Amino acid sequence: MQNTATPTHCPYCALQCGMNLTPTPDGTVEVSERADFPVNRGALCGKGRTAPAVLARNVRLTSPLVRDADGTLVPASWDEALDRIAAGLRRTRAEHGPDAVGVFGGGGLTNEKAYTLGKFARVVLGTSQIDYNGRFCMSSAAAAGIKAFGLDRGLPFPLEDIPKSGCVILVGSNLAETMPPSLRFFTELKENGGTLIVIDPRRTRTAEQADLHLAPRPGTDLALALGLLHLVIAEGRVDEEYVRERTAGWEDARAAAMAHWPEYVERITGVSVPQLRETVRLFCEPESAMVLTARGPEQQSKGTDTVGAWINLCLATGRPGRPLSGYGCLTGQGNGQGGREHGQKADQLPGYRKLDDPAARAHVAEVWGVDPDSLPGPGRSAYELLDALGTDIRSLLLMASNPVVSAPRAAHVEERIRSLDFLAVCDVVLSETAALADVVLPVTQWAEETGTTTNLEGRVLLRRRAITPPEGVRSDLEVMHELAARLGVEKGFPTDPEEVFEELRRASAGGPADYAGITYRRLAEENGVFWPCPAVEEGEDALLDAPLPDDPARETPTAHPGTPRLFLDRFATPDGRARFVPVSHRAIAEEPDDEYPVLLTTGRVVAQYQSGAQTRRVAELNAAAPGPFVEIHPRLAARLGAAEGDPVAVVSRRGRAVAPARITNAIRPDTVFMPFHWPGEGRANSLTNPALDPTSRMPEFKACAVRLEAVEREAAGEGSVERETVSSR
Ligand SMILES: Nc1nc2c(c(=O)[nH]1)N[C@H]1C(S)=C(S)[C@@H](COP(=O)(O)OP(=O)(O)OC[C@H]3O[C@@H](n4cnc5c(=O)[nH]c(N)nc54)[C@H](O)[C@@H]3O)O[C@H]1N2
Ligand SMILES: Nc1nc2c(c(=O)[nH]1)N[C@H]1C(S)=C(S)[C@@H](COP(=O)(O)OP(=O)(O)OC[C@H]3O[C@@H](n4cnc5c(=O)[nH]c(N)nc54)[C@H](O)[C@@H]3O)O[C@H]1N2
Ligand code: SF4
Ligand SMILES: [Mo]
Repeated sequence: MQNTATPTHCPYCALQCGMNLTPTPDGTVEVSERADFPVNRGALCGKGRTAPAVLARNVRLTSPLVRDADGTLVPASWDEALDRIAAGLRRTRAEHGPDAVGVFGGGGLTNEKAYTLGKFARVVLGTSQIDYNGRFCMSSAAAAGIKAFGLDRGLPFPLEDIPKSGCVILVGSNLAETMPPSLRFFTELKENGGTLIVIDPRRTRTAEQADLHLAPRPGTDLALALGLLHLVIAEGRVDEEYVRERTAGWEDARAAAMAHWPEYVERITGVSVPQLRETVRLFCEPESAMVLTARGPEQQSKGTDTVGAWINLCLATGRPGRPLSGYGCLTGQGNGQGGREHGQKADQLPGYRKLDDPAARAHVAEVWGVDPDSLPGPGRSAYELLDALGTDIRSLLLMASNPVVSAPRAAHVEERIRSLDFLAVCDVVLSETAALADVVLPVTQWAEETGTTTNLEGRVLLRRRAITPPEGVRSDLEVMHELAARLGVEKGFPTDPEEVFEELRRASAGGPADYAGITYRRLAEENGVFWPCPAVEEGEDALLDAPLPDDPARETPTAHPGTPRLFLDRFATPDGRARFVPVSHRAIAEEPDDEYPVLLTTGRVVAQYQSGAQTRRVAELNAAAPGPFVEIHPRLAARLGAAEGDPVAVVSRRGRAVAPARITNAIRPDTVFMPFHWPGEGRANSLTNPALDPTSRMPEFKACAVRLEAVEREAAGEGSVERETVSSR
């Protein structure tokens, strides 16, 4: 292995910060600044900086584990572990049919792995029952983007456009904590005279940076966007020419917005009419403006309509497809974008093709060398799949997710997982979900393997192998290769990521997310390539030999340069026009009442990542964020009689969680907030409501009804005694 620095990318979030890795004598790597990558220009957050800690042998898994006769997980050989998985999946298929085998993937998987997992499910297992954790992430924004623009790429422009825009509205994003190096784009926006508006029920570190902070009641962003559009119309700020030339469906959307009077919206959201007017003024006056959403407005049972309403606002004011303007979604996971394009989604084939489209089935079946009729149809969404475990779905292969901590109504999901006939988990650590498996396979990590990811801008990147993995671990691609062979499919599951990528290029060619013109060689030489990037010339050889766009020796423009900015000439709809969606406000699925009078919302802290499976194993991060907490406004805390640090029980119709109070007037008095990174007593998802968005099937992580109970811990720490309940006013 080389001793020089390898330029690569962070294992965690969708920013995919560039970093250099240098091997150390103890077998891990040292992270150093990589200034040439434009997204982070060398900056890293604490998670990225400490990521090598998870490579250590005392933290990660280095041997397969199988459950022995006593029910304990014990080390086993790879052959035994793989044989057991093949036998478990085969038995379920024989007894209950192929759809009784489920597959659950993750947006942290590289494009190559996500592609192979989708193919494995459809071709080897023949099951329709595959979905992934991205359903819990950006699926509402994806659904709304497809409806409005005909295409879902998180950001239709590079992040570097942000500082040059006139105004940015950030809806429910706490990027100062969730993507810290990206904050620079927003501080530069302000330095350049642009305006930052943040919409969040909490005055977060991000909101503190804003020129204007609106703090709506959780779950009311749809009404808020409609109220703003109402004012845009009433104040004569609609860009009539744009609406005429570039959109369809305005009349119905306009009528729906006109029914949302500012005073009515103020009552629903708690945002005052003057604040609504100020927002409209700041957004409409500059020549360019953007709306960016994240999980706040999206993780709602009306997330798709909510994002649709924000897109309507952008369309009415003539923003999408104009310079430094438009709507974007800040995707979350490391490969949150690519992971939603290449077929691990229930209804999807590679290249963002639809599984129920006959032409898409024919194209992909040809690449895969199978009969199109052998491909199963669409399956269940993530929560519905987890909910069916132990009943319709008897065996599960899970890769890169930890639903025991991260799924809504987690106690129920955990119980469903426990009721499976057979569970196999591939992970790098023994996560809470892996600990329930019959077989656990230890896999290689980011620094030990090569693969591509697609960041939140739609920029395809090459993550490079920098060190040799330890004995005893294998890559996810090797796992799928071995399992396919054991299940009778000898070909089509290569273990070399570049070979998989070459096939992915062909499978995606002509689809909405077209990677055909992208090669590992290009990715190594350019700082990523934005999709769509079709192959200009036909034929595989032409693809491979295509000169780079900036190659001075090239004769004909054979390589496509990629597409940093979308929709400049037309939208990806059949007629090229964007679509307004007529949407109206509706309540959250579970409004507070006398029994459960308080709203709970959930989210993240800077030092922990997701279910915490990786970051809870890093000492420096645990020191910064040691455990769960409940953010409570002083007024609510006083009613409860809770002081800073006192344990508080949060109780919903689904369960109960206990965590110390963190008293702050940075949150609305009617709302409490819990981060979801921890298992056990403080697990936020014991409480959350799996009410699903009808289109995206996104659960309502961001709003449910709870009551608070003060608890007194007994000296011995056994159990807790209820002291007092906060009643409704
Ligand atoms: N440190 C850290 N960084 C991460 C992650 C992590 O786990 N930890 N995860 C990555 C992933 S996968 C994702 S998806 C992103 C998520 O990134 P973000 O979306 O920024 O993260 P969240 O904290 O889930 O939610 C953002 C904000 O939404 C607010 N909010 C809650 N309810 C509502 C509401 O009803 N309306 C509005 N407007 N806002 C509301 C919350 O108060 C919170 O501040 O972060 C990525 N980066
Ligand atoms: N209450 C509440 N719940 C939420 C959210 C919220 O805001 N509030 N947010 C939701 C969102 S946006 C998301 S994205 C989900 C995320 O929640 P999860 O799906 O649980 O995501 P992670 O914790 O990242 O789990 C990834 C697992 O895969 C492992 N892993 C990492 N890389 C690889 C790999 O290459 N191969 C394999 N086989 N394993 C790997 C990690 O060690 C870890 O155990 O949580 C959702 N849950
Ligand atoms: S912001 Fe995201 S990609 Fe960048 S270092 Fe932190 S976790 Fe990694
Ligand atoms: Mo996410």
